[in-house]
Amino acid sequence: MIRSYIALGSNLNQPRQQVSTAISTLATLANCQLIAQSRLYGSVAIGPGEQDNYVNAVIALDTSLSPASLLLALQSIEAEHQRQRNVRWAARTLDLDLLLYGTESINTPELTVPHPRMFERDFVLRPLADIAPAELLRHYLHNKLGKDGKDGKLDYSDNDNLWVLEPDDKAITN
Ligand code: A4P
Ligand code: MG
Repeated sequence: MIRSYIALGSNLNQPRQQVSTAISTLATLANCQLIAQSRLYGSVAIGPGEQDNYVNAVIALDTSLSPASLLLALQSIEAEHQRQRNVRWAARTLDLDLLLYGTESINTPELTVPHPRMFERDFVLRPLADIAPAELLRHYLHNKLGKDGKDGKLDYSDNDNLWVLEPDDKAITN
């Protein structure tokens, strides 16, 4: 089994439920085992135009699927969620990005791993830091770690665009 990390994001049609349901579905994928899930986070949308806030999370999934097969599985879960979408033009009901697949570097037309934008995105890195071993964080994020970097900790105290969603916190706004 290879330890993979997958980022989940949604800002449409009950995003929190989209992310929670997707995690449940990922946990039942054949040849995969859900190892850990981060807390859920609310985040301000990064991207063009006015968009609703996102719900973001990261999971650790052990898998014997190849990277290409895992990507196909993620895309089919995305498709299931998109079919439930009512507003055709709106942002996204579910985005599943393969962040890491073991320590492999993959560069095919369909798949780039590590995910090329993950290191710039606190809405990926902070949930990743909930569940990834300090050693992994140090390996990939050495230049982002602050003063306490030796402990593999990331400092987000100055980020107002990202917040933890408590279990009973229904709102995803600030
Ligand atoms: N692809 C290549 N590498 C990967 C990978 N590692 N994981 C290809 C997943 N897919 C990968 O993806 C487009 C193509 O990327 C796929 O066909 C696949 O072969 P997509 O999911 O269809 O399109 P997308 O999600 O619109 O593009 P992309 O580039 O994944 O978007 P991003 O960069 O993930 O940005 N703001 C907040 N606050 N929270 C968010 O979660 N997400 C985005 C999406 C923008 N702003 C956000 C958030
Ligand atoms: Mg994507």
